[in-house]
Amino acid sequence: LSRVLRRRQRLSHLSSLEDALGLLKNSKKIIVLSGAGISTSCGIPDFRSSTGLYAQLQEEGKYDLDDPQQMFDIHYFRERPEVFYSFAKQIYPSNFVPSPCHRWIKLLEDKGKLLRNYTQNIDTLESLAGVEKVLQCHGSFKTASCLRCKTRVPGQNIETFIMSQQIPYCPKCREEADRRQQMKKELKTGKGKGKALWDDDEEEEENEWGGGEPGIMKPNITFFGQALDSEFDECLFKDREEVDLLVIIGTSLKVAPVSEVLTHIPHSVPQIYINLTPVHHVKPDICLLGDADSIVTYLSSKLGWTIPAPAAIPLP
Ligand code: CNA
Repeated sequence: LSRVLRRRQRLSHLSSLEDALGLLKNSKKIIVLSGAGISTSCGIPDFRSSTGLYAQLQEEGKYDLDDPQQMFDIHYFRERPEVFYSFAKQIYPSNFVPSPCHRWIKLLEDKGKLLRNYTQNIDTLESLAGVEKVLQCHGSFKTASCLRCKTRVPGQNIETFIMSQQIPYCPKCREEADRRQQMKKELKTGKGKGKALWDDDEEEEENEWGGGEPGIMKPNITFFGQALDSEFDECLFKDREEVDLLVIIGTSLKVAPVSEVLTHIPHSVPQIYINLTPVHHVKPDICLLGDADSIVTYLSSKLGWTIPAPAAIPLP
């Protein structure tokens, strides 16, 4: 506690826009922690705003949910995958263009100031803006995995299922299921090679397999109830030694463990919070409230920086 108080005393003078400008100008190892609020201007709703996905899901009432958060709950997904797949096309990244915020993060990288962008977003717009030092803490639609056999495929393989609101099943599991069914049929009828092939190992595997349907494919976005990739802890462990400024943009800081980044970096590192709405459960040193695109554009103009235009961004 005394360490936190000492830090508070040291940083208590920070509060203004001038301070934010000074910090951005002088910092060389900035962590940007971003959330859904930096993509709302691209047309992708966030979760918790009054017009966000949770409010929409509640209003629509067409999905069989007790709570809108269930849409992204792994236990519910295992039970009722059809609910997620009837909705997923609404959040599937398609023709979105990076916002000024995404491009501002790229600008920080180009200026050699970005240590890493920890994004909670799954829309991959940081990569589209050309940001290289980005960690997609909650994964993305870039790949999908089978819940049963863990086979990983490119996300494109399930795109048509998402767009046609169908459940994608694992092709590898399906092959195995068909093979087993055929062998069992041959075993029963005594015809074909099934009987000869069905040995003790096969019996054991059959028990492990447990019969039934092939596994369901799930995009590799992190649902509630799923652990984050170990890369998150590894990066944070390294970065906390180097970071000299934390800039938090467009997030309600409600989803752990990403929201806990604030407490994991040294208390001496200043924090700037840029968001439409205030946050009450943490106290960043500087809060700049308003539209994030307007704020970063204003900060850049004051610093004499130019945010790259979307057309100038090469596709990854
Ligand atoms: P959230 O809880 O919905 O919070 C978003 C925050 O952004 C809110 O506090 C808003 O006030 C703020 N906000 C909205 N628009 C703006 C704006 N124009 N300028 C400034 N601030 C704005 O979402 P979080 O990111 O905090 O929560 C993490 C979840 C959201 C992650 O698991 C994501 O996967 C998930 N998510 C991602 C996307 C995406 O990839 N674009 C979209 C929706 C949800």
